[in-house]
Amino acid sequence: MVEAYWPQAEPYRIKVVEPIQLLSREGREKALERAGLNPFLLKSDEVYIDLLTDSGTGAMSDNQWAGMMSGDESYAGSRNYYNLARAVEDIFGYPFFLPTHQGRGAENVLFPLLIEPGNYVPGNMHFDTTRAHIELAGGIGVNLVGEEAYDLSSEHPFKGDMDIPALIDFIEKKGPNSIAFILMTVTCNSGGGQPVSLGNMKRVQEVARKYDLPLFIDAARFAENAFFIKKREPGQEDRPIRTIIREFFQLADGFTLSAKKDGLVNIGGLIGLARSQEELLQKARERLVPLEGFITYGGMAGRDMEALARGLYEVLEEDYLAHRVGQVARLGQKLLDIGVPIQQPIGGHAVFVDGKTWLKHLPQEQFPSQALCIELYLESGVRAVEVGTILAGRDPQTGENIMPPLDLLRLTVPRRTYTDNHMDYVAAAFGKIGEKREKIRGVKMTYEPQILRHFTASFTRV
Ligand code: P61
Repeated sequence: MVEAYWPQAEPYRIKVVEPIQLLSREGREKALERAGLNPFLLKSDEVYIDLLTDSGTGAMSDNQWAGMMSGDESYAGSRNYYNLARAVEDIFGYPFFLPTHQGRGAENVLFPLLIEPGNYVPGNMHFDTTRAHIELAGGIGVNLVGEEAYDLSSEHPFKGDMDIPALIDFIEKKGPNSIAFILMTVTCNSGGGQPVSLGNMKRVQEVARKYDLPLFIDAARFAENAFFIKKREPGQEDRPIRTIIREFFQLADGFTLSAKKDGLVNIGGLIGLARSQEELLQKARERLVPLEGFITYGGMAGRDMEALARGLYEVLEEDYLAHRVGQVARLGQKLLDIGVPIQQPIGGHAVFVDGKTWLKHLPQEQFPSQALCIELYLESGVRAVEVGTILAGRDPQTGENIMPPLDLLRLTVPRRTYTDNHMDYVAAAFGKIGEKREKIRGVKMTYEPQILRHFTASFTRV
């Protein structure tokens, strides 16, 4: 399903350019060999179009760059901190916030305050650093997203929604006392950039209230989520994005946010807390100082806080969001047109290609989506990322490779960075690969790190 918010030209013009270059085929082969067939280990200069992540890779506006010049680098009480505080209160309606160096910094400060060892943290679908911080605090993350999330061809408009009966069932079975908090990730990154509806969030809040459980939001792509609500949820079409965001966030007790996505900055993060959370704020401040920095900078330079204060407003602009989500949808549609199977509806920040289905001659043990990432780079200099069997790792009990139901390649589109011509080039690369995809060979690991193996593993062709 591709919605009518594209075609749409960029709602900006380009003032600064950064040259990129395509290495020769031979150069790409050498670079990939050196990187042990792991695109994470390529130098960025060896990459032509970089779709590894949308995190911290976007372009800032002239207004944000101007804000950088008004950075107040005082250790305590920087004016940019107060500007950011005003933006957070104005947009999310939360009077309390703490800056952190990025999303995982916010998780590291907040989660140990909420989790007792052995506690559960049910959510729609936790992102990997989030799950890691739940586990580091002694907790157990549980994914309770609706079943449609695992069906790539289902056109369900809100595949990030929590399965409410499953949530209630889980709380009843384990007992509310064993649950630290509920976490809603918007959009649902691991599930394909799929949104959570306002209606679902309201039902999650009712459950949280009934069992007296705190409710938090992992808010990295909060504006893209609100845009999908406006476009897809009945009754929301005439409401401003800001009103939707306000209502969504008023349902929760707080949020962690990686500002590197919808904050439109290259580094930064936030913890936001509702008025009822003053006690938690106090404790979080105490942890912030040794872990991140003093309470008025928490790991960010004054200039970075200023850029974020401005970015949080820019991301709310509807022509920006329509172009952003439309650009990703346009790429997805081009792939569908040439028969490449992808997650549908197309997500907000990325197109997820079903590598396992497209390279069906490869068994999942030979990491089809990783093999496709390798081929994509060799063919075109485009860097994508595997979100599948390598990322899933091994079962800690049995030591066996986990075989996740989905084995995907993520084409993650940075914000305001590439034009539709770049996206057309990416689609054309898939066209070329399609002609010879039966010949693509699987891979096996020659070096496998114990944790987060996807970052530094090495591979060889089977
Ligand atoms: C990404 F390969 N995401 O999608 P931080 N919550 C959510 C995220 O998407 C997220 C964080 C928290 C990344 C970067 C990334 O193994 C990887 O600011 C919904 O990155 O600390 C980050 O925010 C963490 C890519 C992270 C990875 C870890 O590309």
